[in-house]
Amino acid sequence: MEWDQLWIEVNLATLDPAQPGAYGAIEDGAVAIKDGKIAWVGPRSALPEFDPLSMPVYRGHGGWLTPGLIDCHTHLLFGGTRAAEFEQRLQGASYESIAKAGGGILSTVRATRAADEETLFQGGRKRLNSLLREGVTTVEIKSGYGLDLETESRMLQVARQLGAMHPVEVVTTFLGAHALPEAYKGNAQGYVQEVIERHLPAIAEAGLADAVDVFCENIAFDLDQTEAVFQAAKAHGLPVKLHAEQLSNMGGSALAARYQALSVDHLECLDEAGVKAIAESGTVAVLLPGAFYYLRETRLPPLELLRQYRVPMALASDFNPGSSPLCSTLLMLNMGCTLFGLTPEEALAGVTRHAAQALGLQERVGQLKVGMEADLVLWEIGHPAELAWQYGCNPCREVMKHGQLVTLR
Ligand code: DI6
Ligand code: FE
Repeated sequence: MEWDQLWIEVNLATLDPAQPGAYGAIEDGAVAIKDGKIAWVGPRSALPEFDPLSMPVYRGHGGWLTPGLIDCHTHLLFGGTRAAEFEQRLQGASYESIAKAGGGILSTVRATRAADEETLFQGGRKRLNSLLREGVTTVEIKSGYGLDLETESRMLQVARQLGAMHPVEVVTTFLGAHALPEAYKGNAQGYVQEVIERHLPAIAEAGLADAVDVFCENIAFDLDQTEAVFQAAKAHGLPVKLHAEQLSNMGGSALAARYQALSVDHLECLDEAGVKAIAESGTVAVLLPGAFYYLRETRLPPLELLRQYRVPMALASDFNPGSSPLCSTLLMLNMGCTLFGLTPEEALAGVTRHAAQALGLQERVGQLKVGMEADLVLWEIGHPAELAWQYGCNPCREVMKHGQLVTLR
């Protein structure tokens, strides 16, 4: 066989819907790799003859292989911290009231504008390392803490550099419409014009963004402003996604569906009309239990409706300093189940196959399937449900990206 590498003595959670059974599982399976891609997947008993001296053969010691995990929604580049705001919130101030008083996102904007490239890069590198140690091989990173062209571009350039220099693959999203910068107080319309006429064209021209996002919320941008940014994104050939229905039901998801959004994210306040709209557009629902937990929200996303309409559900960290300072995809597996009621299988699909779809990468990553990237994680577990069941005893043993071992110890 013309393979470069082979995995044996492993069970496979392929997450391939074409494989019958939970998790697309294949017990005592094998995976062969050629040119960084998966060349063969199946039960060991069906593996063609091979010469064990002709290539590296990895033995999984009875553990489980899954696709590399994917965190499809993060804001992991930022300056400063928000620990002081955390203390205020513990004394009773709300996330919204802090935002309205010029703190919250705007305090991170001040710190990020003051941070040079090197500082942002080193912060990003450490956070990507934390995710990689837990088996994450693809991460989306949003801008949105610059709110001026210079800093938004710097954030996205640093994200691109991280993608080029770090084993974790980075997908970038321009989130210029994240909050209203201080200089535009009372003039949201003016800022949206600036995003559309100056920021977006320059960022698209420089190839810095893979998609465009907006924070559609009563403390951020309304439906008309969101739509204006979507139109501009489409004119530049960029797909859109949306922070929608987090704190209130604005109808953002239905709007995003009309623009064939890749994903709508948060969704605690989503109603049935919104669920129906995203089901029809093929938009992924990204659930973010970290923000729900950290903001001590009580309203749950409409899981039963999302299931009923067969909307693909992804699960992500929303890692950011203000509403989800939780840099762990494995923690999200646990919280997705304990807080939102996902099954461990739905949760694992949410950080693999469905997260890939939320990034438009479903043809390339997110499943153990012939033709896909050899992004693999070996876990020291007896069953895939263990990934969601316990937290803190990181069972990740080896990580492979594009067929290269990139395990951090
Ligand atoms: N929604 C969020 O959860 C983050 N941004 C957004 O639009 C919060 C960002 C922050 O508080 O810094
Ligand atoms: Fe977010």
